[in-house]
Amino acid sequence: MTNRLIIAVSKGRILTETLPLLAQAGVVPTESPETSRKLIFDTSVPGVQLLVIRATDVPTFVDNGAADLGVAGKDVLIEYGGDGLYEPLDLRIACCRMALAAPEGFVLDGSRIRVATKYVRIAAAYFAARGIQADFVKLYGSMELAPLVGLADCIVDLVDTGNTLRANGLAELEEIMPISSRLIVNKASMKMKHEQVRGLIDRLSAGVFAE
Ligand code: PRT
Ligand code: MG
Repeated sequence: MTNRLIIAVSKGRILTETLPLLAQAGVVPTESPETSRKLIFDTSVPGVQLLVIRATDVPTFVDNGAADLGVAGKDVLIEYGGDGLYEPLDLRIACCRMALAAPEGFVLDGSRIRVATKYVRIAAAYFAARGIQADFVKLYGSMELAPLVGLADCIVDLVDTGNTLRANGLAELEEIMPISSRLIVNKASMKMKHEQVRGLIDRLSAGVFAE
């Protein structure tokens, strides 16, 4: 194994909030991943490279060893499942909450409901624990639309400010869980590149706890 260290992040809020943490840890891309169309970047540290990929692909790259480390939302990690990844550090970035939302006036009265969500695993566990019978409509985006067009009674989605829900006449019924982004590490990399990986985890934690 080479002493190359590959870190996978996703474009958007995770990249924006991860770059300052990496910079504090001494890792700065040689050109801006926010504006470049490149997908792989060299950094100020020889051998350390950054991959910029889709958020839902980050666990796949790290699990398969195509990246040694990654940054992914807890939502994405739970939906990905498995136990093939170490999750050594809560980076406390890209924070939001997983919530149940429905049109104003909707009440959970115990009858069977139809739920639109991208997060079927999280939603299924939530309703099972509450003893509520639910059927799921898996969507990949714009969940807020589903109750408005009769595709579902309610939705399970990420909420930050609540503006998206309000703009679509929906109200938050319950928070399911708080969400933040985590550092994830490939299990073989943790063993084979222990010093490099441990060093980076320590420098990143110093930045997180300094906040
Ligand atoms: O967009 P793409 O399909 O490429 O992938 P993605 O949606 O997974 O990526 P991205 O960058 O949108 O989200 C990456 C991670 O950011 C998620 O996995 C979450 O862990 C985290 N995060 C934090 C959020 C939000 N806040 C958030 N508000 N992800 C999505 N949202 C969306 C939410 O789905 C809803 O549509 O923003 C809308 C709600 O925001 P408010 O402020 O209107 O409540
Ligand atoms: Mg998105």
